[in-house]
Amino acid sequence: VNNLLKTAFAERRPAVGLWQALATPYTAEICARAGYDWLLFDGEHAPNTLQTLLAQLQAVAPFPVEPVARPPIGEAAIIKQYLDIGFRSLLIPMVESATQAERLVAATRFPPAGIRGVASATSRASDFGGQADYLARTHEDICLLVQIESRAALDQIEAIAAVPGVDGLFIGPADLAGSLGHLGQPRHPDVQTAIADALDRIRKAGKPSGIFALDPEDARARLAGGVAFVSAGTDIGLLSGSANALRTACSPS
Ligand code: 3PY
Ligand code: MG
Repeated sequence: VNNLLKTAFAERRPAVGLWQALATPYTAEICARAGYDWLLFDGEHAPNTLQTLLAQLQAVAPFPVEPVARPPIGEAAIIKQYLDIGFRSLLIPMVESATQAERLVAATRFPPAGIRGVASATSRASDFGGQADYLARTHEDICLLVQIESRAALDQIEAIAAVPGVDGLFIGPADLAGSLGHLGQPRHPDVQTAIADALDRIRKAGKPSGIFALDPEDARARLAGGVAFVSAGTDIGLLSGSANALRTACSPS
């Protein structure tokens, strides 16, 4: 298995990630140098196209970091495009049932295991035909992560976690807060209680859990609590935070 995130899960090594929402290869390359275990390329809420995602994949290719893509929706046609350009790891938003999770797994597998459309010699994923065993073996390197981020999803954690081919369950605190009636308040005690319960149930179900941390302290606490993969922040947050701090530091006191 060449997937760095799957390997980290198998070796029980915590994986720290950084959200990429600037949608440019130049900043992705900078972030890839920083030593994160995974980078999340966001097709749901960032202005990404297949072309911008491809350019970012190419930019981070020389570095020992696992690129993870989030499509705008868990749809088979989008998933095959993301896989063909070379993403091996996917984070699917808004997953709420085992049936939906089964369809997502099928979308990542060639027949007869699934329904992924077949291209090999023309895809970057196969090294443009250079991998002789690509069609037979590529599923081994797929890491399918599903987002638990609604009240409906909370009810289905055990069923979703039991689906073979689901490699991890990731809590989205922003959407979960909204779904629980606390829009914009992921730190609300009701939301935090729901998150703690969800993480506990994912652990008991035997699948790696992940979460978008609210700050570095939250990230450290989640990792110490056994969460397998934590997003520590975003490229936009780093840039705007540093830009604001520098401007303030240069004001006459
Ligand atoms: C959320 O918080 O809703 C996300 O999707 C990302 O963490
Ligand atoms: Mg979300």
